[in-house]
Amino acid sequence: MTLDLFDKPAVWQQSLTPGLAPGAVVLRGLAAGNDDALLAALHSVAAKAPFRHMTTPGGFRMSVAMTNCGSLGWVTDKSGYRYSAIDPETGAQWPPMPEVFLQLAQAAAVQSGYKNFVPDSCLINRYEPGTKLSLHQDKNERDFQQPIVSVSLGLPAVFQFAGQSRADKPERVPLTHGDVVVWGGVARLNYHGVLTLKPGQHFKTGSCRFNLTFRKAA
Ligand code: MD6
Ligand code: FE
Repeated sequence: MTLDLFDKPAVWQQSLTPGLAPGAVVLRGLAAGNDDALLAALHSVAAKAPFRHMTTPGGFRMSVAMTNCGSLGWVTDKSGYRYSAIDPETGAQWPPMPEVFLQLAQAAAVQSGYKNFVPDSCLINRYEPGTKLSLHQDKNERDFQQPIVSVSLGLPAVFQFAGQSRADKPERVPLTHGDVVVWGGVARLNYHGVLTLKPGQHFKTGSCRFNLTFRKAA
């Protein structure tokens, strides 16, 4: 007979990651085994929909460069944050979501207890040393029952997780190449951000960090 302690699902054990809010799961290294295919797909998306620095509704240029793939892409400009089927830089549809992206996102969701996650959007963030993402909530999606799957590639970063209020003191969780965070349930609307990226060199990405966030936007 198996001891109860070892009989818990993997996700339950991984959610014990120090500092991680209930509702968020870190799957350490899940993406590392397929990193070359993921990065090749990322670069082919960026060849069609180049990384760009978007403008916040308040008129600030974002330090993190972004692009998207899938049927909808997250955009921001002076008129607000939203999802758009058209890339405003090219006037064309966003590139389709690569099959390796979809397979990873779905595997991560299933391992975290979300069986029917079908992302229609993948936001790709590129961080260079000195860039950061301020605390924010992800709330432009239609259905907050759907999780978000977030994949880290390249240089390490410190992820900040706060609560439902921006005023809650954030916890800090280091994320490295191949880590996948699945974020949903009671944490779905928690504030979060990324601290200023430290300079460094990564064997697979050079001097940057990429983050893929998969969402069901529509
Ligand atoms: C990043 N991620 O890790 C930024 N949002 O570069 C996010 O803003 C994010 O990782 C929602 C859920 C997971 C995330
Ligand atoms: Fe976010």
